[in-house]
Order: sequence, then C-alpha cells, then structure tokens
Amino acid sequence: MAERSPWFYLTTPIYYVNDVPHIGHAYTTIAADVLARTHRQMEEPVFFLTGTDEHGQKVWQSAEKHSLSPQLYVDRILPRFRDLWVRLGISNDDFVRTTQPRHVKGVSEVLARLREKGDLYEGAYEGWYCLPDERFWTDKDVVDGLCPECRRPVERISETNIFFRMSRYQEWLISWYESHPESIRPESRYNEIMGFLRKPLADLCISRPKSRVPWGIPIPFAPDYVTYVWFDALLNYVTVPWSLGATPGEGLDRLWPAVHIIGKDILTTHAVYWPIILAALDLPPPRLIFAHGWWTVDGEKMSKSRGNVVDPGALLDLFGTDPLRFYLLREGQFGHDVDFSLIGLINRINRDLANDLGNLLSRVAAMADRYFPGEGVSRPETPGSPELREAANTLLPEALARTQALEFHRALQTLWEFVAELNRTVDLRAPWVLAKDPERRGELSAVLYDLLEGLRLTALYLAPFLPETSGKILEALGVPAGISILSYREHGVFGLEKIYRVQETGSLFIKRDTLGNPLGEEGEGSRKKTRSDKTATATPEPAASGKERPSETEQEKPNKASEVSAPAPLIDYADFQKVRLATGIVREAEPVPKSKKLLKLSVDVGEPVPRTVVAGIAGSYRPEDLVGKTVVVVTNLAPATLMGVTSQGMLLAATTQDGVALLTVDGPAAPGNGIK
Ligand code: ME8
Repeated sequence: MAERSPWFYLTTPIYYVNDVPHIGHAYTTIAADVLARTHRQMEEPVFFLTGTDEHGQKVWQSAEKHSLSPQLYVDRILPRFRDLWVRLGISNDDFVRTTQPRHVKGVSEVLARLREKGDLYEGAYEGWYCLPDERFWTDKDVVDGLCPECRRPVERISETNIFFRMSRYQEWLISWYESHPESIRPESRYNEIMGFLRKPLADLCISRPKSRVPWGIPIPFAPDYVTYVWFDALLNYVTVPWSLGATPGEGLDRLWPAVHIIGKDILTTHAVYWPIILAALDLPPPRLIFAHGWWTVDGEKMSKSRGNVVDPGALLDLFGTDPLRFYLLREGQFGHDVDFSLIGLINRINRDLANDLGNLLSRVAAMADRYFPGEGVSRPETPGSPELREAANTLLPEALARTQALEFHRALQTLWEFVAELNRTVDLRAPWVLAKDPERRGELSAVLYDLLEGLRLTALYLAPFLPETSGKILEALGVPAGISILSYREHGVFGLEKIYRVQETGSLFIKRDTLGNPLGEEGEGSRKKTRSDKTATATPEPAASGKERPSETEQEKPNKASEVSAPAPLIDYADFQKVRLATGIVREAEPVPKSKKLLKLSVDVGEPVPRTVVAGIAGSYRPEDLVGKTVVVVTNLAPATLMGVTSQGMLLAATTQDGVALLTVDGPAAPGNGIK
C-alpha cells in the first residue's frame, strides 16, 4: 500500500435526496463534523465531504408523481439537506451531488476502465428484486417473499445485465481484513463482515435497463443501460478527489484513503462492495469504516417508511444548533442504538448545558467583572488552583483521545468532569469570601485567573462539538482569536493568556420546561441583565439556601413551572412570529385505527411531499368531508406520535358547542401561503 496520505479525508454517506432528512442523517453528519473539526484543531489538512445520492428508481418515481423532470425535482428538493447542514453548523469542504458532471465523468471513466480490465461481463439474471432498496436478492435471502433488509415484498425479475466480477477479489479481501482488523469498527461490525465473507460472494449486477430505470448514469458501452445506483453512489468518494486533481490517480493520491462514517444499514456495501471496486481500480481500501447504530423512537428504527421520523429542523427552531449537537452525541454510545426522547434532550439542556456550563461562565465572568473592574485578572506567579491545573492536564487530553477514537459520549463526559472540577473550585475557594479580605486579593485574583483559563480551555476542547458556544465563551472571556483558528498545540497550554478583562455576560443557554418552552426569569440559565432588575444578573454569591448550585437530585425534580397553571403571560411579536402558520389543502383523510377521536390527514402545505397530520376531529368531521378543504396548519411544531402515527403539524380549530370547527380561509389560497 502507498504511504498514508497526510490528509484526513472524511466522508458521510451521500443521502437519498428524496428522503426527508431526520435526526439519523443529522447524527452521522454531526459526528463527522466533530471529527473534521477536531483534526483541523490538530493542525492536520482535512477534507470533509458530504452530499446527496440523486439517481435511481425511487427518485424517478417521485419526480413522475410531481410531474417534474428528475433533474428539476432533485434540484428543488436538494435544499432540504443543504440548508439543514448550514443550520447544524456542518463544516464540510465540499458537497457532492451524483448528478454533477464531475461525478458522472468519473463514473463513466471507471466503467470504461473496469471493462478494459475484463472485470465486467454481460449475463442473464433471474431472481428477486426489492424496488425500494433497488437491490437483487437470491432465493436463499428471501423468506416469505420479503426483502431481508427492509421487510417489504420483493418482485421476481428476469433480465440481461452487466456484472462486476466481485467474486474474484473475495480471498484478497478476507486476507486484507485479517491483517487490518482495525479498519472496520466497532468490533462487532468487523465480526459481522468476516461472517458475511465466509459465504461465497456473488458477482455484483451494476446495470439497470433503461426501460425499467431511466434515471441513472448511462453506461458508455451499453446504450440501453444505466448504472446501478449503489455502484454510482459509492464512487463519489473517489470522483470528487479526482475532480480536484488533474487525472484519476493524481488528485486522489493526496487524499486517499478515506475514513467513512456510516450507519449500520449500509455496512455491507461499504465494507464488501466498495473495497473490491477500489481494488479493481488499484486503490487501497478505506482507512476506516465506522458503522454507528440507529436512532430509534420507542425502540423502532426511525425511518420515513415507518412514519416516525423526528425532524431536526423543528428541534433547531425550538432549541438551536448546539443543544441539538450536544444531545445527539452525548446521549448514547457511538456504535450502539439510542432512543430519542424530548425529555432526555430537555434534561441535557437544563442540567449539562444551562446549569453546569452556562451558570459557571456567568458566575465566573460576573465575579471577574465585579472584583477587578478595569484592572483585569492577571496571570499569577503561583497557580491559583494546582488541582484545577492538574485536572486540565489529565482530563482535557483524555477528552481529545476519546474524540479521536470516535467515543464522542465519553469525550463529552470527560469534558464535563472538567467542568465539574471548575464548579467545585468555585464552591471550595469561594471567591466572594476572599473578596471580603483585602489581604487575600492576590489569592482571589489567582483563583479567578485559573477559573478563566479553565473556561478558555473548555471552549477549545468543546469547539468541535459546540462551535457556537465555544465562540461565545471566548468572546465573553475577551479572547480575540475566533474559533476557526484554534489549535490544541498552540492554545492548549494552561497559563497562555496574560490578562483577562471580562465583563458580566448573558446566559449561554435557555432552560426549558417539560414541553420545551423557555423558562422565564425563574430559569437560572436564562437570567438576563436588565436595568430595573439588578438581582436578575448572574449572582456570584451563594444562594439563600447556602448552596451554590442545585444538587443533582434537585435538578432532576420535575420543573414546577410546567406543573402550575399560571395566567397566560403576554408575549411580544417576536414570540408570535416563532409560530409558523400556513394554509394547507387536505389531500387524503382516513381514521386512525382503534381511535375514536383521531383522523390521519395528508395535507399539502406547498412542500414537495404532503405532510401527515393527526387531528382529534373525528367526532366532528367525516374523513370524506375533509378532502379538498383549506385548513390552517402550524408547520413548525415538533413532531408527535399519536396512536403510532407521527404528526408533522397541527390544524387550528375552534371549540364549539358540538365539538370542534376547523379554521379555514375566507377566499381562495394556494397551499403553503403564510398567515400573518
Ligand atoms: O443509504 N439512525 O442513503 P440514506 C441513525 N444513499 N442514522 C440513520 C438513521 C437512523 N434511524 N436513518 C438513516 C443511503 N441514518 C445511500 C448511501 S453512500 C455511498 C450511499 C443515516 O439517505 C445513517 O448514516 O438512506 C445511514 O447509513 C444513512 O443515514 C442512510 O442514508
């Protein structure tokens, strides 16, 4: 194998463009982003690639349904992914679309090369085909007429196709993996692939007849065929580097081999087909394939076909970028399945982010501002807290090692041990007590300096996970460097800053009640400085109870704000604007099985795909009376699952004497019109 490239080349799967992006897609992409940012802070050259998979039967069928050409259709729906990555702070260096000419050119060249080498042949095929997965299966694979992957019915198909001689490379692949067990992770996935490779490999059918699948990359030497969507898609990992260099080989050598982060659903394609395609092109296998687990809802895999997807856009609207990034990587072990829970997310925001980190910054900044206004907090001769420095020297490098090993939740756990150490230092050294004794001013300054340095280092190690928050911490500390130039080597030294001139600062995170609504002034993390309310500023002194922060058990109690019913508070216009209302037209309506109250509606709100909305209106409306009706839909409500059906919005209705009456519009309105 060639010498390892100095580049850290990292990829996510390229997602099917016609899917609705959900937190599963966000999870893979955020994890890759954390890794990319970490390696940049390690001063390695990084190339981070993500993109969309735009060919194949499903896309073609969806385009037909919308009466659009496939290209126009994919162009229209692409922003679903692109915009989401921007909102999630994803720092990809390139974005590949499989319809881009650079990719199409690369795939055509590969096909020609493999043909020249004698790795392709034409053959007859008869067997089972799963339309949704676009995959062939043998008799052994198919039980009860169902696809072994997605459990949907398969079809019998008989046709002539082009095959890739995969079986030729089976022995080579086995011996490669025997000598490189670290290249598939976690270990359970490595074992799975070694088990798979014990059975003889069938050759891979890499073409589809145009008569059946017209939307794909044409096969240059077989005009009646297009390229199988998976063969096309996998090649993105090399067509992009090729497009950056002059010719195949040259551009790639700089970057290859890549680290692929994927979900466990696509392990076989990546760990078996892909290294074999690479071997046929005389390229080494990937550096690492890491297959993570599922995000589930009530134990079921989240997917569009199951209708239980959690929309990251709605969570972003409610909570913002960093809380969502934090939750997804902190909640479960990377490699294992994790169940989504809104309460779990809210707990992480309230406890880890607002209490542990947000309050810490407010308190330390408030003390530095109050006790050293103007003069600043200077680097002391002797450490203010040797214990804290010791913790920084051990915990922070450990957090980095965990991140490099893709143990993201352990990395965050370790960083929070350091945050706990900072909080402990505040409690133990009680700067507000030192401040009362003029003789201990030097000690006060030294302790505060160490706390400020600790916060700066927290921002450095946290930056790959929570880039916005890190930026805010550094800004609050008055550290001029932006996060884009952070380096562990240069900035990871305790005692780097000469002096801190810090001003009291607002809160980093807003605490939430159990429904996700912001808690008002009573939420500790949401205290804002106002002119008329001095006490609402972050308080350095201990609370009246004598405790600095609520204990772990206190924090776990349900929040009172969500239990008592207070008079409805006034909201300002900005709050009202957060609710997105749109006109919708009901396209389909049916009862929800086993429910007397609920109807399942398909509502067109002007998006490429109608939304499923579950409404408690069965007592007042028959399904057939609803079709064609114009309704008013709340479109940015977090999805909720009712009687097993996930609702992606809510209809507005008034309570009447007889039940409910839907709100509608006094005049014609197209679906998706805004409501003011
Ligand atoms: O398979 N939990 O695209 P895709 C966690 N186009 N991650 C999940 C998830 C879940 N419930 N659901 C999806 C394809 N993912 C092909 C890939 S690559 C050359 C071609 C994530 O849109 C996870 O990363 O179905 C999974 O592997 C990927 O989305 C599948 O995305």
